[in-house]
Amino acid sequence: MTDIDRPLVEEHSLDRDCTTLSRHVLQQLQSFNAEAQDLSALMNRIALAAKIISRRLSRAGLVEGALGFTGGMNVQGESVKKMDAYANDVFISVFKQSGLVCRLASEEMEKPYYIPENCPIGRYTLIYDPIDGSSNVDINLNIGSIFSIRKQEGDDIDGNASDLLQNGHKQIAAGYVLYGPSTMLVYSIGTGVHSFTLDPSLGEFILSNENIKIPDHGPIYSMNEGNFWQWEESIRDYIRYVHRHEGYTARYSGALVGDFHRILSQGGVFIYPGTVKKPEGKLRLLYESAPLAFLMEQAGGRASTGTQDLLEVVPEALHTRTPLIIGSKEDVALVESFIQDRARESKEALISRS
Ligand code: P6P
Repeated sequence: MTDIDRPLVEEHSLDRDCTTLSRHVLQQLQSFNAEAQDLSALMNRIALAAKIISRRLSRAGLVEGALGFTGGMNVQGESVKKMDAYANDVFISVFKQSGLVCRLASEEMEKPYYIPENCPIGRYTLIYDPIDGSSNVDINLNIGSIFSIRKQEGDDIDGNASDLLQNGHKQIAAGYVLYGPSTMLVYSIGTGVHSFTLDPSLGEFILSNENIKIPDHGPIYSMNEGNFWQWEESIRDYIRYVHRHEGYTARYSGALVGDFHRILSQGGVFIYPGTVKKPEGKLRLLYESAPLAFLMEQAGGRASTGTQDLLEVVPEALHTRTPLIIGSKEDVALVESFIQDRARESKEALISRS
């Protein structure tokens, strides 16, 4: 069969099967320089970590000691699942002998982990939540990993990685892995948002959706309404609005990555606000909110704390938390409008009393 006769579909599918993550990064950067090669290699290592974790998850119910708790507590004061600890170690292992990453900062580690053989040549830092939504692990529901890559600034002599305490615009790459019916890796290096699906028969992540864009408005609102009475009045005002207006539907899985992926795909808004007791919220800035905000802005959406663009927030510490409102532009703006209205009313009430 000559090339002319070869069906286009076959050629297309062959080329598609060859659009792996590392190749896509180089295509995006349209360069083969050292920095492009570094980024391509970094993404390839993250893909390897995702494959190892996905493999473990797919048979965790059959592997002695894979599920359940370690008995330990992490820096967040949360009980650590065996899968959390396993995934955390996987990310460390895949970057050893890589020459790429000198430091790793994780939800599961109080301080950054250094890989001495990679320092100081490795000028990149991986910031990650190895397993997000681990409450879903033991019941076989979707969970994820979230990652962010920053360049090291300065020599970090004191080993506190204080150069990481900068706003989200300092991220050079960000993404997540969704361990669902299929394992997907969604990433951005600042040139759009792209998704890859793991083909177990190839052992490769293959391009499945390029330049993902979120609609300016969507029907979904995603939040834990069980916290209703813990929220500020402004957030309760928003909930009352969507309850009373047609066209909204609630979806909430208890795992950020799955909820975020649904919003990115269908439009709408995910909200994890501060509460009266914890105004700073639950989600961690450096390895949950900021990477997802980077992706969301690349996809044409928005991310906010309610009063500030999320990517502008400067963390005070590695594990700083923020409120998170993220999704379609119009839906994020609607939530912010209720916050602004209440703030204006409070200000006017204060003035009238003075
Ligand atoms: P709640 C999981 O523990 C997590 O960090 C996110 O994945 C998720 O969005 C959130 O917490 C769920 O918190 O309070 O609704 O159970």
